[in-house]
Amino acid sequence: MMHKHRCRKCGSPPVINMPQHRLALCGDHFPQWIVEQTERFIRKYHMFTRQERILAAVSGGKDSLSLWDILWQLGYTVDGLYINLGIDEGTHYSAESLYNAKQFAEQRALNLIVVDVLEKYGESIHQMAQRTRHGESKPCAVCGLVKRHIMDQAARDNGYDVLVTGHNLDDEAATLLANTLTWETDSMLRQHPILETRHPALRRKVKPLFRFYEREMAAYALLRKIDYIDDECPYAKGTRSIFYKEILNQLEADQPGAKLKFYLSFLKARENGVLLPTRADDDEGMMVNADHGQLKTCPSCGQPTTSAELCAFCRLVEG
Ligand code: Q46
Ligand code: ZN
Ligand code: ZN
Repeated sequence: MMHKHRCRKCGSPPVINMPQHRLALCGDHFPQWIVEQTERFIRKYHMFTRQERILAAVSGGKDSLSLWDILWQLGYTVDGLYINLGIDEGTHYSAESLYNAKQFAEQRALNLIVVDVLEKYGESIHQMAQRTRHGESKPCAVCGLVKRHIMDQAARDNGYDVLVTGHNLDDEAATLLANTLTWETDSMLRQHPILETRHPALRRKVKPLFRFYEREMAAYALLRKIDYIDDECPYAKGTRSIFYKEILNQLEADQPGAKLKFYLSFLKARENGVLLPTRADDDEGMMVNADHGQLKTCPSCGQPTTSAELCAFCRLVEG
């Protein structure tokens, strides 16, 4: 089976073989393919247009920087947003990832918005988490809340139409697996690569890389010579989601394409109305199909909330 090991476009030795697509490509044709496929998905799923202003949330990692690189090559109007979480205790995670994001933007003369959590709110993520019971072992719940709030706020305050993030298929499939194990239909209803909003303070949220495997994004970043922070956030170690990714990779090794099929079949089932909401909306109630629960507006920040008073973020920072 010689042809299996040749680039389909030019016949040279491939750098990557993607059994789920029965496709191998060389170092020139693979990055091109990623860019072309992304454009195809942007159109297929009506993600955004060239008339819209896009804000890409970048962490300094391979996925978000690659996403920014792809959209830039495709000629979209896309700026970056880096949130400095101040996670530097014992590591230099935030400092290094900020450096990578800045370098990337400078090299391409792109605009990067930096929001510094400590500067803006007087506390680091770690300090905020320590004040609340959510942060007992890991600050991730607090961190997620803060990041979501800052992204939404930055997109609205700076006049963007769309917020994009670099989640890949492995990320989405792991989240889906977690939701499926406990049949969290509300979370599943909120899981979609394109989330329209039902509140004027929020912008559309899109994950243009949702059909690419993590290993494909790593290969893309490498071939495009993108300098990214290879380390994960130190708090990501030992999380469930990493474990779920490993399980899905085992499944994939046995059945090529299983990960992609798992997620795409979910999208289809979701579209067909198989999922039903079971409880009232929370602060992030931006469901596309499940229009239930009344969203109110936080009197302090203007973002949506189900609470009659301050939203969860304002309660956190003002608490
Ligand atoms: S939530 Fe947790 Fe991440 Fe925040 S504290 Fe680090 S691991 S960065 S995706
Ligand atoms: Zn080739
Ligand atoms: Zn608020």
